[in-house]
Amino acid sequence: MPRKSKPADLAIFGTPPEFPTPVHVGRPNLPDRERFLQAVGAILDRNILTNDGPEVRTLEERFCDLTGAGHAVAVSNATIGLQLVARALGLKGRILMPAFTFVATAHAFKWLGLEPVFCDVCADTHNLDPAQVERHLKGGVAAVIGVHVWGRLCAPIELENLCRKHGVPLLFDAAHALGCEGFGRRAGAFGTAEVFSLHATKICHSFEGGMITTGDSALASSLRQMRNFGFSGYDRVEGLGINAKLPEVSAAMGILSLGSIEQFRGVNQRNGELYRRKLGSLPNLRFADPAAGEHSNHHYVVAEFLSPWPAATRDAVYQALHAEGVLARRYFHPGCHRMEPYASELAAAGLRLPQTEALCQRVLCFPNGSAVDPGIIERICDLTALILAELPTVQERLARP
Ligand code: T4K
Repeated sequence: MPRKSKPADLAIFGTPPEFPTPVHVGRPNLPDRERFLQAVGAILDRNILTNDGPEVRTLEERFCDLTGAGHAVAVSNATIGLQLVARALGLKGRILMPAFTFVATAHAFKWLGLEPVFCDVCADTHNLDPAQVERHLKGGVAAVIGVHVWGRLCAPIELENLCRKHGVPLLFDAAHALGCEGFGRRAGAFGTAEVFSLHATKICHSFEGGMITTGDSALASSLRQMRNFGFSGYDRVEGLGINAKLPEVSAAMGILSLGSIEQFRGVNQRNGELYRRKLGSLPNLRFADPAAGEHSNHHYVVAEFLSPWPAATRDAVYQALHAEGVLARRYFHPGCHRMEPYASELAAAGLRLPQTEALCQRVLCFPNGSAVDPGIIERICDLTALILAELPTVQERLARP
């Protein structure tokens, strides 16, 4: 198909989409298929399919090696991982967290009857603003949940100091941050505990899955009991537990996936550099770069629209790209505080989070990972540049039914 070069070529004007098979933001990174099938064969031969089997233990050891954490506890997903930590620490009441995150962060705590308190973020890091965290700590919260958004470490040293001073636990939602490093430590080795996601769309995955890391051995052992109904042995239940176990076949995928992390990181970085080379010089577009001194997994390619009307521009690009089969995502629009049940509950209080709201209006995530190659990225960038160059025409077309 010849390259689209003028407004009339765009799919919003009725032409065929550039990508008849949609290109997603986060298609799963797959490790070597043969090795995975061999691992499945070995699991079937052993006939140990779940309940803290050898694959889960190996995955946990590999996580400790990768993150430098003292203990790693595998769970069925990050959302329940956050819940287990909250239960194990006996958290009650108000829990401070950003609203600029995937809604799972808030839902995990709300589901337990805790009260998410949303704190604004910094415009440059997209992460919790430590100055505002301190104000909330003075007002009384039971715990702080930092989120390493896009894999950027969430002010870990400042937050550790603040939480120590105020005597509250510090947890990190590290769903995005596997393989990220900074401040002399690796993600997984900060705070009271950190929770990683091994969901299919993450840099490494176990189909579904999660991992809690902590340096606290007592916490690790209560998490192990809690993920298995509270059992500490046959017929012996020590307390309230649930089923949060990771199956062996998932752990096997996780082990292979973790073994390929450097390969996945390299592909992500190459892709990110290409997006920046092709689009970075546009006056109204800026890419969120990893923080200086941090080693990123480069898993998210995050563009910010900086024109005088960022939301209108971003949304026009988003819609026109979707029509072309490029399923860019507006993470984390409109912000957790604008989603239910939080929106209704907070309506009376009139909560305003200016930086969060501005980011929700201007961020767009582009497809990344092993499923996109330089040829695909070139085409996505050419489309984006064309849409931006012809913005008034594009917006006028999108405004019509
Ligand atoms: N905390 C944070 C900060 C998180 O970002 C997340 C999850 C969590 C906590 C919770 O972790 P888990 O409890 O899940 O372990 C996706 C992911 O589903 C979600 O896990 C992730 N964050 C979030 C940022 O992105 P959606 O709803 O935007 O996209 P989804 O799952 O529809 O997948 C994206 C695209 O990838 C799809 O359009 C199609 C493609 N895809 C997806 C899957 C699952 C595939 O090609 N194959 C697949 O198997 O949430």
